Amino acid sequence: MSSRAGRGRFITVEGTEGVGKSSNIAFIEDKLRQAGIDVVATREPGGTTLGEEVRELLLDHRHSGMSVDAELLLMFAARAQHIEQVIQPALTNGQWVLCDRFTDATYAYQGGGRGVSFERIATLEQWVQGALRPDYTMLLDLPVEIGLARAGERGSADRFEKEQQTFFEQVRSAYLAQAESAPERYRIIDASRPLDKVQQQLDGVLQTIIKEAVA
Ligand code: Z5A
Repeated sequence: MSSRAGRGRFITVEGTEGVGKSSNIAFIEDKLRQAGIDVVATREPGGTTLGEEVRELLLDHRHSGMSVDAELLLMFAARAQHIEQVIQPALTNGQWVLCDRFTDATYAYQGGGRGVSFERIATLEQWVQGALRPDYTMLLDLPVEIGLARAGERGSADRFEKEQQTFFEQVRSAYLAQAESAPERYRIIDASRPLDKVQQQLDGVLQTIIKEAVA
C-alpha cells in the first residue's frame, strides 16, 4: 500500500507507569511497516531537539518544586514545536505518525493527577493544536500496582516516577474516563497479560485500522 496515496494517520499510545509502551511501540511500528506504511515514530515530551531538552527539564527530579502551571506549559511548549516541526509535516506528506504519548497524557497526568481543570487544558489544546487530534489512541491499561512493580525493576526514578500510587490511580481513572467518552478513537488494550498476548490483541486492532485506511 502506498501511504502517499492517502492522508496520513495519527496514532498515539498511552498508559500509566510500567504499562509497556516502550515494549509495544516497536511492535506497532514493525506491523505498520510490514503493511507498507511509511511511519514516523516519535514521542512526547520530546520528538525535536528543543522538545528533548524540555523533556530533560520535566523529568529531572532536581525540579521537584516545579509549579503545576510551569509543568503544563512546558508540555505544551514542547508539543507546539513537535507539531510544527515533525507531526504536521509528516501527516501532510501522507506519512503515518506513531507517537508515544500526546495530549491525552496531559489530561491524565496534569488533569487527573495534578488537578488542573480540563477546561484549561482544552484551551491550550485548541491554541496549540488547532484541529489536530489523534485518529487512534491505544490505551495500554493495567492495574497501577502491577505497572509500578514492573517499572520498579528499572533504574533510578524520574520526577514523575517518584509520585505515589494514588497519583497513578488518578491518572489511570482519567485515561479510562477519556476512553469511555471517545470510544471511536480509543482502543483499550489489556496490558496485564503476558507480552505475546498483549501483542496479539494489538495486532488485531492494527489490522482493522489498516483495513479502514485502505477502504
Ligand atoms: N507526561 C505528562 O505528565 N504529560 C504529558 O502531556 C506527557 C507526558 C506527554 C515521561 O513519559 C513522563 O511524562 C511520564 C508522563 C509524563 N511519566 N510517567 N510515568 P514516558 O512515556 O517517557 O515515561 P514512562 O511512562 O515511564 O514510559 P516508558 O519508559 O515507555 O515505560 P513503560 O510504558 O512503562 O514501558 P516499558 O519500559 O516497556 O515496560 C516496563 C517494564 O515492564 C519493562 O521491564 C518491560 O520489559 C516489562 N513489561 C512490558 N510489558 C510486559 C508484559 N506484558 N508482561 C510483563 N512485563 C512486561
